[in-house]
Amino acid sequence: MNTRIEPKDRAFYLENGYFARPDFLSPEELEAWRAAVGNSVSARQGNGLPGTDRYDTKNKGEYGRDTFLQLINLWKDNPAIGRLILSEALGRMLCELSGLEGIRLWHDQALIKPPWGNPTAYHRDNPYWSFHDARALSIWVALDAATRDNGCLYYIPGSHRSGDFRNSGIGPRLGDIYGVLPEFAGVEPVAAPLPAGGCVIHNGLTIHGAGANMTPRPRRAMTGQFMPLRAVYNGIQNVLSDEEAASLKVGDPLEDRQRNPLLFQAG
Ligand SMILES: O=C(O)CCC(=O)C(=O)O
Ligand SMILES: [Fe+2]
Repeated sequence: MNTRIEPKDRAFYLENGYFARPDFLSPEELEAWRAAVGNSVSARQGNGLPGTDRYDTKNKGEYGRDTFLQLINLWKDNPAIGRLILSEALGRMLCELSGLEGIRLWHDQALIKPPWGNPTAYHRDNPYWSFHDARALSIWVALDAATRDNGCLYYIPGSHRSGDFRNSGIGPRLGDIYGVLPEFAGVEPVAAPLPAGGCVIHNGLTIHGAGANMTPRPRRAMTGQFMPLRAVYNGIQNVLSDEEAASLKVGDPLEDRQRNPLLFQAG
């Protein structure tokens, strides 16, 4: 894993809300990620999140089913994925890039856009999660080359700096979010194509989407969603189980090491 962060990388990320690292994984690491994710995806059989059918493919609706296959918390099924997505080196990289002093996993997810898959509507990530923090961030690792032909990501640079958590759903209207964030409607999106093994990292408030998959092959990505230290529950269930959500009050700390493992803490 090429986890080296230069001051210019951090400056770019803080200014634009995203950062691309085309040479993130070595060819051997890429093979290991592909194998681990492939095994876990087959074993899930469309169950999006263990213990519930809320994220199951069958419950996604027609447009969502053809946008991506979403399988959450593969690290819990497969220690090989845990070694990748929970590595201290990755945690340190994310902290150096964003200026965080420490970082926990919120959840991971494989996102596989099927052949001829629909585009992913523009949206933000953090407003979906069970804590609101303008410093939260995601990594998206390309297991296949991500191109304008098969559904690479597109970013709205600077959109993380709006200072609020307005959002839209990920549905068939790609520009719904501009109804709630009209100030970004005129900003030119930046495509983020990647070779296989490359990654992009984005702030949880950066508006982003992905193109359609016009090819007969899947576009596979493995992603991780990360939280700063001392995040607190905001009342949104998201990937929490019914029992977990029932046991939490708004304002409670989210720092259970079994649920949200610590990757890295400075000092
Ligand atoms: O892979 C996609 O199509 C969407 C990815 C995304 O929204 C994310 O990783 O936050
Ligand atoms: Fe997203």
